Amino acid sequence: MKIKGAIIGCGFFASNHLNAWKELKNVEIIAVCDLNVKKAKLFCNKFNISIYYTSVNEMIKNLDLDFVDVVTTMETHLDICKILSFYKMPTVLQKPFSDTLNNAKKIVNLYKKTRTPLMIHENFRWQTPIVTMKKLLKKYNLGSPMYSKISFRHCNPVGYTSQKYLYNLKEYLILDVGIHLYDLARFFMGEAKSVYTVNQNTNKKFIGETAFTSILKHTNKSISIVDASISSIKYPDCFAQTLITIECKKGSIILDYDYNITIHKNNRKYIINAKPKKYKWTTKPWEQIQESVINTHKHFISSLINHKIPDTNGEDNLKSLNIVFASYKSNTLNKEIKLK
Ligand code: NAD
Ligand code: 89V
Repeated sequence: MKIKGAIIGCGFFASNHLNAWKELKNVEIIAVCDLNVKKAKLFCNKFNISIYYTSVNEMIKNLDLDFVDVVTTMETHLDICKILSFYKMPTVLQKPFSDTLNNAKKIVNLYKKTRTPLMIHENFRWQTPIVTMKKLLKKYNLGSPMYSKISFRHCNPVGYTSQKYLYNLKEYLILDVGIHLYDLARFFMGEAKSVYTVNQNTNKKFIGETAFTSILKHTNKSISIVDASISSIKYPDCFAQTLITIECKKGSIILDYDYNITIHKNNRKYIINAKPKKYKWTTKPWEQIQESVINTHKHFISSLINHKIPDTNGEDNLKSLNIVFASYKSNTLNKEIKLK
């Protein structure tokens, strides 16, 4: 029997979630829910799903579901999670976890109290080039990391995504993209103990920051520079590739454009290509992000089936969100912020 799920939120990114769920043979999405009935109906038609709801409460009360996938924006997460945790409904929740650290903590506590599985859908660490890089670090035995640079610099991602709501956010790029990059810094370098960030507004269409540069100090004494911009003019523009350099005690590893990874060790270099796998529904420039959605779904389902705590569980993702809000504080106060 298939594992039965439902999707909440039928907007821009949810199409990728649905296409990706269809790649998992042991899962069936049996219903969708959106406050906007037109969007819910459109999704049903597009993905051949027969049941739709405009109320989360109604959907949970009426259906026998094994999990719910929430693909709505952050300010809706607390209210939706109050309902889902009340019904002990295993949940995978899109990033950013929540609009405040306090609300994210409230969500973690609700799921803890009701012993309900919760995973944040943090997909960047599931991109094929990034998964490959992690494996190569081990395979080539590069030793303890000392320095990393994690960079996402492109020209106007909103132009690609039609996520127009991003224009009006007081806090934009750190919450939208920084959250992924800080997660990668933790994934490769371990926990951070402080952050110093400088923000820029390089595009007046946006209220919030459109570029930021952060220095993270990690507890193991290594350092990361994390930066992003939506005003970096390059030809060709390689949205939405993340570039990563990691220097370790015994060598270095570099993820470059077009998913090329170079390892430097013992006066030699090795080049490996880590292109994402293509699917019928994946399209440039989104292919590596779309493929990572499948990998993230698989991690959620395997954690659920095997009663394991997922890597990006609520408590884990609080640490990335903590860096996000500490970054905003750092930019405002113009000083390094120690992470509690
Ligand atoms: P969107 O605004 O296009 O879609 C959100 C949908 O949720 C809307 O249709 C809205 O009506 C619906 N909704 C809101 N509250 C609801 C509720 N209580 N019940 C039912 N439906 C509700 O947003 P989007 O661009 O699809 O983004 C959704 C999330 O995905 C955001 O948090 C965004 O950051 C994230 N995202 C992630 C990636 C990634 O690579 N990880 C990429 C793009 C977007
Ligand atoms: O992750 C996101 O929400 C997207 C993008 C991939 C552009 O960062 O906005």
